[in-house]
Amino acid sequence: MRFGAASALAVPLMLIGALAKADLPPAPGTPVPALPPHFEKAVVATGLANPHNMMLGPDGHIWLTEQIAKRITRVDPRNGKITVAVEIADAVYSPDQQDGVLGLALHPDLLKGKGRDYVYVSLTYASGQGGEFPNRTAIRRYTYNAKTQKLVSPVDILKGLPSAHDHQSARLLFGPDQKLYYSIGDQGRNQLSYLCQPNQAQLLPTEAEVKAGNREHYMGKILRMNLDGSIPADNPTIHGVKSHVYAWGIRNTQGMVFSPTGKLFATDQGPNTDDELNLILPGRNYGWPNVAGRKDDAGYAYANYSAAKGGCKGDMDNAQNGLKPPEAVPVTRESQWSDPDFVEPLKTFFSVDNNFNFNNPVCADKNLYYICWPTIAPSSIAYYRGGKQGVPGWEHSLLITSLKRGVLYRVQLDPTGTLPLGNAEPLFRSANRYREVVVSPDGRTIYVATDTSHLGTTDTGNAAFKLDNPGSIIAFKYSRAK
Ligand SMILES: [Ca+2]
Ligand SMILES: [Ca+2]
Repeated sequence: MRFGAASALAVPLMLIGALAKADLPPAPGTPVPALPPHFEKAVVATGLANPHNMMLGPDGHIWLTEQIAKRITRVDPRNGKITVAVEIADAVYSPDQQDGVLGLALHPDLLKGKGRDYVYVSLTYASGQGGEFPNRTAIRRYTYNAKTQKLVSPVDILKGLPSAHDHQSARLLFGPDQKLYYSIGDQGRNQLSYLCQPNQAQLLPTEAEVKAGNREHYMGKILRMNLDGSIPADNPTIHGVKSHVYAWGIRNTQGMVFSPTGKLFATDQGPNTDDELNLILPGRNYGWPNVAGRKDDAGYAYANYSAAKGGCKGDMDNAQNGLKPPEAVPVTRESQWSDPDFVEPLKTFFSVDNNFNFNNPVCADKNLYYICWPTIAPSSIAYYRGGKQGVPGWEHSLLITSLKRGVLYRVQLDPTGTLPLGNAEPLFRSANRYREVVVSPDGRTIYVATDTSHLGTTDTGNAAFKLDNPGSIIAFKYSRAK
């Protein structure tokens, strides 16, 4: 039997539907071991100013962006030595916000002597245009000079991408197809300080906008570009238009990874519920803001504040997931919306019904109820191949960092590395915000980078104001003798 491209696509989608079942949240404070058997914890480096994207380089160093310090840094995991590869003076970081120096991708030919010692980064820059959104995002290429250990010769390959203080996403990925992938979040529109700004995750660029280089409608999308920033000829044509948009309808996809067989897995952050694990397919719609998690009318409805009767006011009560908005705000239930391109998540973290109590008394201190909400704030994802030296039983797992729970979730995939099996396994509990994860090539060390500040979670499930290892790289080493 021959499978064409269409049926190869149809099989996973059909199976996703068959697997659809609620991923129920554990109660706040449900115990998670700090270390599973045969693991040791060691702090590799500290003093990092908000690591954002992190990769293992061919030089055996951990390469990372420091969002706040606006630089690209190399850390030698053998001795913790920190070497700055470049300070990016023209990057913009807004204190306590989500912009700065963010995405990082290494060219697979880096240090291979092929003349392609390229490192790609995403950063916020001042557009000089003023207004409420004066900044933009650029994708920049540097060339690594191994002698001086510096990144030089910057070239901006794509400029003018939207930027704001919220939901940058900013995962940069070098694909097996020699293309760059970049997730660009919904910029926090329709919530908090951007409550009255319409969410654009469902709005696609027009032909005229693409021709004019207007990237306004790239927010809430996953982009795919050639290495010079141009639009690949084989990008999907969506609603009649070919652009950098590869997939759309995302909220804040901070984690993306290709599996060894080329599947693109991604996380998305939900509002009060329904963080997601997605399988990203070209030209598909991931539903935000019309759907959070599965299309189940449970725990979420889309309240569009920008369309409030009598005008949106920034101080309108926007709590409770669109379930109890002010009367003036129009609400669309998930089932009232449809799109043939919509894809449900593989898994949610977590799903609840409409009677769920979002004000759990465990989190009553200082009204920090969101710490108890059934979300994990997924921030990165790694594919665990396993193999001879690896942790037994972990072959073909996804490792997902949680910012708010101080936990690394392991999601076991089926032997083909396609679909999740069972519940996610929480690991390595601490009062930290786990930002990034990479795995050593032998599968025996898991490196996790942590945020420098903001709230973690205590063992009892409420807000932790003091982080155990701020701005650090932690190694979790599997130590069982073979
Ligand atoms: Ca979704
Ligand atoms: Ca839902």
